[in-house]
Amino acid sequence: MRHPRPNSSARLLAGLSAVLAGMVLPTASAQEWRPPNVVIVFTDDQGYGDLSCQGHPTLHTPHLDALATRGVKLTQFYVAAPLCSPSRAALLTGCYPKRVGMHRHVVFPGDDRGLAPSEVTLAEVLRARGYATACFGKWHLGHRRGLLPTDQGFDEFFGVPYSNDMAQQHRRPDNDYPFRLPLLHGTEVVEWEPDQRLLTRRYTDAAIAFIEAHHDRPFFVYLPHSMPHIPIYASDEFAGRSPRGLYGDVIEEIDANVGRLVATLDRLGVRDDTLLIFTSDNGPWLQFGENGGSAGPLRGGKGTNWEGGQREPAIASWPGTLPEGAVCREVVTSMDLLPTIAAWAGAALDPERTIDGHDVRALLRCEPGAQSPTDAFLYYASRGELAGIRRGAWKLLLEPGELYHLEHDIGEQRDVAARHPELCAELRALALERDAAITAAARPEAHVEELVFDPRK
Ligand SMILES: [Ca+2]
Repeated sequence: MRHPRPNSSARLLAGLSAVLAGMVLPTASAQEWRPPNVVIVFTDDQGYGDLSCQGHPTLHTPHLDALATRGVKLTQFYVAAPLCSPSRAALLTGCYPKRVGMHRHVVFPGDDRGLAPSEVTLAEVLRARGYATACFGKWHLGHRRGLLPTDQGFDEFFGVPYSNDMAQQHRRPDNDYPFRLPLLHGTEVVEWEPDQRLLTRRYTDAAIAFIEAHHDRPFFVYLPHSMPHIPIYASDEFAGRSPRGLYGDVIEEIDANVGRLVATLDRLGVRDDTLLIFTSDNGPWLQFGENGGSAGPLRGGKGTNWEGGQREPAIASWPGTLPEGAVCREVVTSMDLLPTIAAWAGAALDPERTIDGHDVRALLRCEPGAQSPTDAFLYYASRGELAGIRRGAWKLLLEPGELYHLEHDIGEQRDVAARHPELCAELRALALERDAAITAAARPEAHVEELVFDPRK
């Protein structure tokens, strides 16, 4: 071990007394508590059913399954939008995309817009607390001057600014797609059209090197993989291995690289000091058939407000602090991660800045009786329109007005709106009221003229 962990004995004692006292977990003071390292692995377009521990019959994901065995699996984890840019904005700000002006579809290479630099990202929250921060992978929150990860609280960035289909690599030579994909280090283009077969491994290599270099202080690694977003690629080592086809190869390569990350944490002796979260930005892109994923028992996928579009596989692992092999069945959202992690890190949030997420430490610790603080969850469509609401087990989709009981009917097959007109009216009114409040207080996205690179081919 290369650095002391003065909190360990305090944590052990607190843990012991928690057992004796019956279930209340430690709340050590900020002085005793070394802020935990945080690693978020955020895949792109992976479905709710796309892990063996999520019930997939042929995908082989031993490392992610092991993460669940050594942590908490969340079965009702929602992202705040069914597509890339808004979902990422929500994860990093703890806000509905509409609150930060990022609800209108995704950022395209020619766009001048992005997440406003004035927004406070999770990276900024943790950096202010003394963390080393880095983003390795796909950004997709704006790529003009002042909008890249290094402008949003990340000390280091290695990855691509937008989706891997906004590229030339998979297109025919005579294609008329006007843009190309750069690979950036910080704000410098280091390659154009990087070999996409190598992205999963290269992002992970960069994350491992960063952790090796910075584990003597708290670190935050945000690892938003480009895969398994279309077009999918696996390296030679993984191609052709999975009976699920190329999509399975891609998932297994992600899985193996999560395994490399975990092995790094173990090797450096920081696994018990690290909160590792795995999830995906939205559901599977079903229109691509076998090259898209599976939402398992859920209806729909990416771009839709069915559960398959926004409910994601999710695992949180932090040995010694979170229970192991546990399942959290309460609603947790990606917006909850910022306030939850901030609380664990002892980082203060600006009380003047409204966010939508909640501190869900009690849920992740699986405290008996802990209930979701999300009393109502709003669904927004791809272009940002309010689409529905979930309260308790009930979900109302506003147009045309369908009501589902998500505990009795996980696949959203039986619309029971006609049997519950008053409930429908109540939920509709609540959705409109909550949305109106967000709209009234919404902060604008940024628009920037100056290019960092010219994305045109
Ligand atoms: Ca996505």
